[in-house]
Amino acid sequence: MILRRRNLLAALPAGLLLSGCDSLASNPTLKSIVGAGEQATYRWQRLVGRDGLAREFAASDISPVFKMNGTRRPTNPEWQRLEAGGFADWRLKVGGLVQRELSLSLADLARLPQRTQITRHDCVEGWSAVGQWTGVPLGSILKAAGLRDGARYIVFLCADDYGGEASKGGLQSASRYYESVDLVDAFHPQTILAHQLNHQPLDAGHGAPIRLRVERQLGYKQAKYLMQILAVDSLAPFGSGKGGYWPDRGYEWYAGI
Ligand SMILES: Nc1nc2c(c(=O)[nH]1)N[C@H]1C(S)=C(S)[C@@H](COP(=O)(O)O)O[C@H]1N2
Ligand SMILES: [Mo]
Repeated sequence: MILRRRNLLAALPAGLLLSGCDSLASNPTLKSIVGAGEQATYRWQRLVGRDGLAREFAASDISPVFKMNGTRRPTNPEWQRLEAGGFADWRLKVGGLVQRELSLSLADLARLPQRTQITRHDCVEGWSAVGQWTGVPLGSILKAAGLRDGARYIVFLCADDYGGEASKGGLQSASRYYESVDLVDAFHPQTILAHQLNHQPLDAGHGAPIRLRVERQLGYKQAKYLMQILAVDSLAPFGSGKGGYWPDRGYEWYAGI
């Protein structure tokens, strides 16, 4: 149970904590998905900055235009039907290695404690934008679901599919956009399921109705159009097994900045 483990970690002397992180960074599953240089970054960030916060900015720093990138409007008929209904029928399914599966509406999410943060989004294509995001900390949703022993990653399945014919392959088709994080990032205080950008409900371009913000990593980790999140012990069953649509195509899984 994750809560117990986290409390335990908080109580441990620093030396033990380091060896805990060390074993995490050298575990075989992680080794199979991250390259050597990336593993060094991952280890470093996990050793020194487990709970370090990404920089937050002032309202005056917010970019006048927050560029859109990747999918601007999923062609998935199910997503389009949900959008036409103002996402009243949209549900975020939470499953996998959890004690209680959840199905959360936007109203359910609105009832949970919210966090607002002004952060800089960095895309590997060479642009950045500062925006204010409001949403529900992912950790509170995972606590409500209760992680089961063995859960190591959280996988985010999105509505958009790069393969065309969106409905054909289903949520786990090889061209479906998806992403994943480890449990340190999943429970990080700035990791939120955002439903607002700059005080407005997310528009289609920015990931309506909900997108992930995982602020210590690059733009492609910020999965838009969330449909389902899964707690898993392995990333192998998803896509080509590298933990994300872009990681499957050669980008680093741990895109620390
Ligand atoms: N579902 C989904 N999420 C996605 C993408 C995408 O194409 N589909 N593109 C990623 C990339 S590369 C970036 S830079 C950001 C862009 O987010 P924005 O359109 O809100 O600027 O979303 C990321 N998340
Ligand atoms: Mo990006």
